[in-house]
Amino acid sequence: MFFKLGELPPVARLEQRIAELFDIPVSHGEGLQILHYLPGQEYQPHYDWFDPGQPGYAAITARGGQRIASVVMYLNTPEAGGGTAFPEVGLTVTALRGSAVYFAYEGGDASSLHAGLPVQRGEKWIATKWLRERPY
Ligand SMILES: O=C(O)CCC(=O)C(=O)O
Repeated sequence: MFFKLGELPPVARLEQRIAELFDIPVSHGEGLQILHYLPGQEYQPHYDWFDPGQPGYAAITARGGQRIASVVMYLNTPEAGGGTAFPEVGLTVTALRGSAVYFAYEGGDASSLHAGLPVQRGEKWIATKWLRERPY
């Protein structure tokens, strides 16, 4: 599910903190997305930026322009599995409640390929923030 920008006070506080930390105005953010995974569920490797060669690119970037960065925030700690892998750089970030991973990819950086690894035990909750090059 998605929150609207500033929909609830905790969401607004989080958005303000992200803006200050990464020096990207709150207005450049898409609404916060909440994702829930059960055992066996995963997110296949993908890029968060939009491929300029794909039909629909102009429409999806008409508002706010291209995505330039993502913040994945771990809302709980899965019992096993559920990290975020960056196969191009050989990095896996452990999903730990209260921590987050920020990655920027201005210009469509191939090293930003990432995946939500399968949850092996327990469940996984994350909040993802996508940031655009212009107000969204
Ligand atoms: O579940 C994860 O660790 C990654 C989530 C993700 O790739 C995304 O929200 O774009």
